[in-house]
Amino acid sequence: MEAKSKRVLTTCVYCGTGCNLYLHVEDGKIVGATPCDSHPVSQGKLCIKGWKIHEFIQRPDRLTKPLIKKDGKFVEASWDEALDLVATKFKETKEKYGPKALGCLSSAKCTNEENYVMQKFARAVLNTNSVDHCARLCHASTVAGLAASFGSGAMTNSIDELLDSKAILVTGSNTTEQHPIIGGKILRAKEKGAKLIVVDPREIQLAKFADVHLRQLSGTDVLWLNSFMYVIFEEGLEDKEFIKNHLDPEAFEEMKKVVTSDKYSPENTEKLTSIPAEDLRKAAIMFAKNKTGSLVYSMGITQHIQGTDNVKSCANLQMILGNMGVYGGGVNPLRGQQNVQGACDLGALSNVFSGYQKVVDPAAREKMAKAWGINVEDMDNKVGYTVVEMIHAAGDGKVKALYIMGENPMVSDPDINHVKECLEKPFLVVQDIFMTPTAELADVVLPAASFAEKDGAYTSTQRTVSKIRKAIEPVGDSKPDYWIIGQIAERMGYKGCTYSHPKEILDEINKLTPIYGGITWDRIDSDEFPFGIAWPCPNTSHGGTMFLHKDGNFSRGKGKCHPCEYVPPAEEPDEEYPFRLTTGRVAFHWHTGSMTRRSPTLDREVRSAYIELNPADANKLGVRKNQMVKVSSRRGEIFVRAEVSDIVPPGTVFIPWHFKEAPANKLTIAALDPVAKIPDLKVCAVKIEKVK
Ligand SMILES: Nc1nc2c(c(=O)[nH]1)N[C@H]1C(S)=C(S)[C@@H](COP(=O)(O)OP(=O)(O)OC[C@H]3O[C@@H](n4cnc5c(=O)[nH]c(N)nc54)[C@H](O)[C@@H]3O)O[C@H]1N2
Ligand SMILES: Nc1nc2c(c(=O)[nH]1)N[C@H]1C(S)=C(S)[C@@H](COP(=O)(O)OP(=O)(O)OC[C@H]3O[C@@H](n4cnc5c(=O)[nH]c(N)nc54)[C@H](O)[C@@H]3O)O[C@H]1N2
Ligand code: SF4
Ligand SMILES: [Mo]
Repeated sequence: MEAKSKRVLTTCVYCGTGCNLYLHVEDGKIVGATPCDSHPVSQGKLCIKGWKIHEFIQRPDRLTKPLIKKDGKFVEASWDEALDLVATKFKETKEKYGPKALGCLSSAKCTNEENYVMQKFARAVLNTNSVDHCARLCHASTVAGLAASFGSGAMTNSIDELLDSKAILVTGSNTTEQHPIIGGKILRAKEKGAKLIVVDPREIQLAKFADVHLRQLSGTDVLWLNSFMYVIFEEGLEDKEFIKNHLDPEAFEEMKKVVTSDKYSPENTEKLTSIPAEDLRKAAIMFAKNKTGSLVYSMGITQHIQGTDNVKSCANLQMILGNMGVYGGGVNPLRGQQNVQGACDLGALSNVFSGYQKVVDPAAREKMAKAWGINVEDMDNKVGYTVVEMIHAAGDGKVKALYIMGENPMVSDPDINHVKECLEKPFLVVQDIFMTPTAELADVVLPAASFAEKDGAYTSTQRTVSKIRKAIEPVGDSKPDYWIIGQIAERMGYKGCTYSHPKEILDEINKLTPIYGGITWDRIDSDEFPFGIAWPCPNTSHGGTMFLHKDGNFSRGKGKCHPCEYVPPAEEPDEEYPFRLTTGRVAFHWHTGSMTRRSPTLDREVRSAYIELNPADANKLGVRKNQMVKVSSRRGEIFVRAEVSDIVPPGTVFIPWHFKEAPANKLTIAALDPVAKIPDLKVCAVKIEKVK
C-alpha cells in the first residue's frame, strides 16, 4: 500500500537554474515544498517561487476534462470524442491543403521527452517542420549567435564557476529577481572580491552592488559592446596569445577594423547610448584587467531586432579577452524557462531535429526517417514557420490547423490585438493545465497533467539533464502530454509516437541524438549522477561536460569573430509616442501568470500591472504614485497604475508583462531579428496619459 505521507525529489518547474526540491504529499495532496540540501546548484536554497511551488498544482480551476467548443461555448467531452475530433481535423486539413497548412507550438514547460514526441509528431505525422516554441521569443538569438561564433549555442560555463570569477559583467539580466539562486552566487563572488559590472538601463538590485553601473538606452547594446572593444584595443588589453592560437584570423581582423573605427569610440557612442564615455572606459578596463571574467546576459541582449548581433558582440568581447574555454569565464546566457534548453536540444525548433541536426541536411532526414519508420520523401525538407511567423500565417489563412501545447501566446506574443485576430481563424487545439486566454480561443482544449503528475527530465541552463518524478496522480482526467500526442498520432494512423513510459522515449533520444547519447534514464538518478548529467555526453562511459570549448578548442574549430555595425531599434520614441517602453518581469510572477497568479502567497506580493515612471516624467505628466494611466502605442492601449521610481531613467518606462487584464504585449511590436526571428520585446514607443 502507498504511504500516506511521502516526499518526492523533483526539479523546479519555473526557471532554468534547475533547483531540486521535495514535494511533500499527504493523502494524495501536495502540501508543501522544501529544498534539497545536497543538490549541487541549489544547495539547500530555493527562491520564493520554489518554496511556494505546491500552491498552484491542485487548484480547483485546473482543467480536468477535454472541452469542445459548440456554438461558441465549451462543452465537456470524453477523451475519445476530443481526440477523434482533433485527429480527423488534422487529417482532413493535411489532405486538403497539404502539410504546410498545419503547425505546432511545443513547450519549454514540458519535459524533454514530451518535446521530442511533439517534434516527431510534427515531422513524421503532419510532415511539417513548422514546430517551434517560446525559445523563439527568448534565446533564439543566443542559439543563432553563439552557434556562429563558437559552434554551439548554449551557456558555455557552469553556474558555480561564477563563484571563482574575478570579474562578472552582467547585462540585460535582472539576475536577483529572475534567477535568484544565480543572483545570490554573483553577490557571493562580489563579496569574495570579484569586480561586478552591470550594464542595464534600469537600476536593478544588482546595480546597487556593482563597482560600475552603466545605464544605456534600451536597444543600443552593439554600440557600447563595440566601444568596450575599442577601449580594449586602444589600451592593448586584448589577449594576443589566445587570439593568435584560437581565433579565425581573417574574421578577427575584419571585426577589429569595425570596432576600432572612430564611430565606436566611447566619446562618439555616448550620444546614442547615453553612457558617459569616462564610465565606459573605466568599466571596459576593469573587465579586461580582472581575469578570468565571466559575461552573463539574458533578455536585455536577446530580445531585439539586432539580438543576434548583440549576442555575437558578447562573444567577440569574450574571445578577444581570452575568457573562453577557461574555468570561471565564458559567455553565459541564462536560459529562462526550466526546460527551454531541453526543448531546443530535443528539436522543438523549426530548423533542427534533436541535437541540432539540421532539417535541411539530407543525411539527417534520412537518419530520422529510417528510425521513425517513415518515407523520407514524405518529410518536409525546408525550415518551417517560427512562432511569430506561424501565428501570422494562421491569420493569413496559410496555416489552417494549429496545435498549441503549454504556451500562452495571447499574453506572451508581441502585438496581441493582432495575435487574437490570427488565432481566431484556424482550427485551434490548446493543451494546457489551466484555462488561459489562448485556450479560450480554442476549438478543442485538452487537459494536461502537471509536472508533479508525471515522470521525465528537464535540461537546466547549465545543460544538466535532471529528473522530475511523479508525486501524485494526474488531477481529474488530465493526462501527460506525451500520452495525448501519441493518441492523436495513432488516430491519424501512426503508432510511432505511442510510448508506455518516458523512459522509452529517452531510449530513442539516446540513439538519435549524439549530445544526449550517454544521458540514459538509469544514469541520471544513479549513485554516480544523482542530480543528472550535463551534455555533451556522447556515450555511457562519458561523465558529461562542465564547460564547453575547453582550452580554447571551440566546437567549430577556430572561434569566429563577427563584425557588427549598430542598427537602431525598429521603433524609437518620437513626438507622438515620446517614451521608450521596455518590458520584463518581477520576482514573484511567472510570464503569463497562469501558475503564479494562482498561488496566493505570490499573488499577494504583486496583484496588478504597473508602469515604472521616472519622477521627472511623472512630474511633467502630473501623475502621482498609484494613479491610473493610459499607455498606448501604435498597436494598442492598456490601463495600469503608476509606480513612480528612479529605477528607470527619464524617458524610459518599464511594464511587467504578466497581467492578462493589462497585457504589455498589446503595446509591443512584432518586428523580428532577420536571422533568429526573435521579436523586439525590449523597445517600442508609447505615450502616457492621465486617467481622470
Ligand atoms: N520571477 C521570474 N523569473 C523568471 C521569469 C519570470 O517570468 N519570472 N522568466 C524566465 C524566463 S523565460 C526568462 S527568458 C528569464 C528572463 O530574465 P531576464 O532577462 O533577467 O528578465 P527581464 O525582466 O525580461 O529583462 C532583463 C533586464 O533587461 C534589461 N533591459 C531592458 N532593455 C535592455 C536593453 O536594451 N539592453 C540591455 N542590455 N538590457 C535591457 C531590463 O532592465 C532588465 O533588467 O527569466 C526567467 N526567470
Ligand atoms: N513583452 C514581453 N513579452 C515576452 C517576453 C518579454 O520579456 N516581454 N518574454 C518572452 C519569453 S523570454 C518567453 S520564454 C515567453 C514565454 O511565453 P509562454 O511560454 O507563452 O508563457 P508561459 O506563461 O510560461 O506559458 C506556459 C504555459 O504552459 C502551461 N503549462 C505548465 N505546465 C504545463 C504542462 O506540464 N503541460 C502543458 N501542456 N502545459 C503546461 C502554463 O499553464 C502556461 O499556460 O514570453 C515571451 N514574451
Ligand atoms: S531559482 Fe529558479 S529553479 Fe530555483 S527555486 Fe527559484 S524558480 Fe525554481
Ligand atoms: Mo524566456
